[in-house]
Amino acid sequence: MREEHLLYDLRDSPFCMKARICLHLKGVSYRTVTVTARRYRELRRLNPLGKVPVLVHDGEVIADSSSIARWADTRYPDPVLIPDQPEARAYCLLMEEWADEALYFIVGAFKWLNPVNRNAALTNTVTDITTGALAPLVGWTLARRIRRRYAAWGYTPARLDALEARMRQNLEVLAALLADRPFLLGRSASLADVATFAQLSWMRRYAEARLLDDVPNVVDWLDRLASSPPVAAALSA
Ligand SMILES: N[C@@H](CCC(=O)N[C@@H](CS)C(=O)NCC(=O)O)C(=O)O
Repeated sequence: MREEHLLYDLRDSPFCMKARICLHLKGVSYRTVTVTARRYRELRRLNPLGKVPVLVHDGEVIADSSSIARWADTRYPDPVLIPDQPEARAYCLLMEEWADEALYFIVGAFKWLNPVNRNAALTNTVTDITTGALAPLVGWTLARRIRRRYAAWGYTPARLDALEARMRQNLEVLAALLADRPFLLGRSASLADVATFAQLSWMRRYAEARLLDDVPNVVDWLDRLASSPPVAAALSA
């Protein structure tokens, strides 16, 4: 393990999971700082967007999971997260973008818009941020803010069916890509796997985990990644 770093983190954030996995794959030791309500100002000083993950090392601040992945890959080249070969590199970066943008949007809607997930969504998010008497109020305010954001984009609980159909299509695409290879780019895991894994592992915490029942080879791939020692360590960190 290499020298220590601080990772500003939330447990139910797929981007924090992505950053943690990258750090474990690289053998970078780190301490997590959970962004409770009291630490939010501290986070904003580091990242004016107020988003996690943020990595701090030796006075350097690296905000955003994609920047953390690139920072780790440049500093600690082994194992490679983003391949050098132009075609593989392009494919890897496209998949990262797809996972971070398209999958995140859909899983976030499942989490916050599906009434069946309401208790789990609040528990998973609020227990990190605050405890005690204020917890229900914080949870309610946060859930309302996120639901309003989705509504402004045109997504309400009534449109969950359409999002479910889109997730099914995405899972079929993944199943096709994984039909003849253990990982998305071939024989070893890359950032494409890490980013996609993080979003689907997040989905597994909610009722829409059932969508994976139709794509057994995607489940095998998720389990293969989850059981590799650095990923298992990142998941329990
Ligand atoms: N592109 C960023 C996205 C980070 C992000 O959206 N983080 C969420 C948690 S999953 C967050 O901190 N949200 C707080 C907010 O939007 O105020 C990354 O890859 O790190």
